[in-house]
Amino acid sequence: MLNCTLVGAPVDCGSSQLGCVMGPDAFRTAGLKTTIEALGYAVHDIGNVTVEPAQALPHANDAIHDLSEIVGWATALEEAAYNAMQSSDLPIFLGGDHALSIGTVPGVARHAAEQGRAQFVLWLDAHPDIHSPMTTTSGNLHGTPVAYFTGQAGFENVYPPLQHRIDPANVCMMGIRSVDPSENEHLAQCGIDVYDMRAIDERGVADPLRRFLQKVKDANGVLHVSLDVDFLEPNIAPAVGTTVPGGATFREAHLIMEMLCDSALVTSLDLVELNPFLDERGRTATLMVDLCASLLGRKVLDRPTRSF
Ligand code: HAR
Ligand code: MN
Ligand code: MN
Ligand code: MN
Repeated sequence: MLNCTLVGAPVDCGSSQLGCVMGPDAFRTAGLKTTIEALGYAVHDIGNVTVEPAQALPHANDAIHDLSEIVGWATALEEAAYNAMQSSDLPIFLGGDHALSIGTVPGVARHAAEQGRAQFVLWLDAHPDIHSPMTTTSGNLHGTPVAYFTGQAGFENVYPPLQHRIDPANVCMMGIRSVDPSENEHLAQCGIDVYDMRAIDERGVADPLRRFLQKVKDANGVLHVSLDVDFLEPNIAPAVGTTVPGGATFREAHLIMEMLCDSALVTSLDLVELNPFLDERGRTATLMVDLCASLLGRKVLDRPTRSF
């Protein structure tokens, strides 16, 4: 029996709106554990990671807030993610805002490096989150994880030294539709595969995803998926502080999860930016749990899917 570990990461200081602190409990309330158990996994919920009170850190950009708290989370979550990878087939990190990936991605990458496997990342988000501490104008550090874990300059003496960098060529982004000017500049030259909503409108999700999964497979890689609630169309997923119109539909999102399931390449997952304070009768939390179920094996038909 495969086992799955739930790791609560109630980070909320990476954004400017309160509420993500309740995310892990909303996922629990929406029945994440029993849903995954019903698919035949042994599920262990280790509860929420906690952090030591941080001491203030100096930084050059006055817009930045809560840096020391984020550094505390990054350190604690790197360790928690690495440990969960050692004891589990599939850790799921329950956010919390997207700043949690500053810790979880390096943590899973440490485990992959020890196994001699290349770590890949699928970033499902309206935003590329590729600011450095010098380029962010909002100062919200949930806008920085991708720049950090791909080894972009500007994090020296700001975030913990990066031990296991993710090669930008191993990162694929889908759903992107809100990009700041400095992020655009960086994306143009860093080598990340970006499928913005225009690309998805023209090509659908299946073809780009199939290409990326083939790349992971060819490299004998392992895949971390980072699913931001705002990847989804706000009409179906209102519980997020940074809604952007024109997101992935219910059908596109489920298809991605089903294809990821068939690939058997996913070894870890972030569920981020759920703000239960903004939800409507739990519908966003429930949708996220349903997407998880598709990723972990829930099928419509009880027979192998035909591929075309
Ligand atoms: N790019 C904007 C900023 O840096 C918005 C970032 C919003 N990030 C998230 N995560 N919601 O994707 O402030
Ligand atoms: Mn392992
Ligand atoms: Mn994000
Ligand atoms: Mn986002």
